[in-house]
Amino acid sequence: MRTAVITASVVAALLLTTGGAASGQEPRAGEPCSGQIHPNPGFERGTTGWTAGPRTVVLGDPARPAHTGRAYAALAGLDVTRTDLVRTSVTVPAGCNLTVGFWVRATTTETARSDYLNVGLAVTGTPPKTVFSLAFDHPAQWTRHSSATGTAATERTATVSFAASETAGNGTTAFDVDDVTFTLS
Ligand SMILES: [Ca+2]
Repeated sequence: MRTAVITASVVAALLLTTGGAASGQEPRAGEPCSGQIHPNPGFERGTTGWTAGPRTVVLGDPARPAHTGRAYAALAGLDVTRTDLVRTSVTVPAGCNLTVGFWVRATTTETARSDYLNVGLAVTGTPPKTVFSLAFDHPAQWTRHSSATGTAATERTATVSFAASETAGNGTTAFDVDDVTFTLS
């Protein structure tokens, strides 16, 4: 039992050390406009940090590998008329620009536009807008897109949404999303 107690205290000390190192990676005071600020940009922790359905995140599919890691978000692809939604919000400090970058791939049997992945960006103080409307003619390979908010004098909330709308009966389109980064500058 004595050995077990000693082991536990060593583990506790290691955890404390790790915690200290992690906090050293936070943006320094006076330099808030730097770094990637989302806790789970690549879905490796499932839906943590995201509002998404329970079967949205795909893990370890060898036939459809992730852009990086093992996980990604999969939307539509069922040839039923419905909308899949994945979204998240981050806080943008005053004076900072936020660049949202993400990777998408689309696989389809469509021949005309009827299934869409609409990528929305809503920022405090400006009307929400669709920044990308991707369809069946999007590349089947992982492709990067990005959009930026610009700066403002006050703190803002930025919400990014991926809404896949699919119409049944005219071909199936599956949209995959990975590595959604939120970078301050
Ligand atoms: Ca991933």
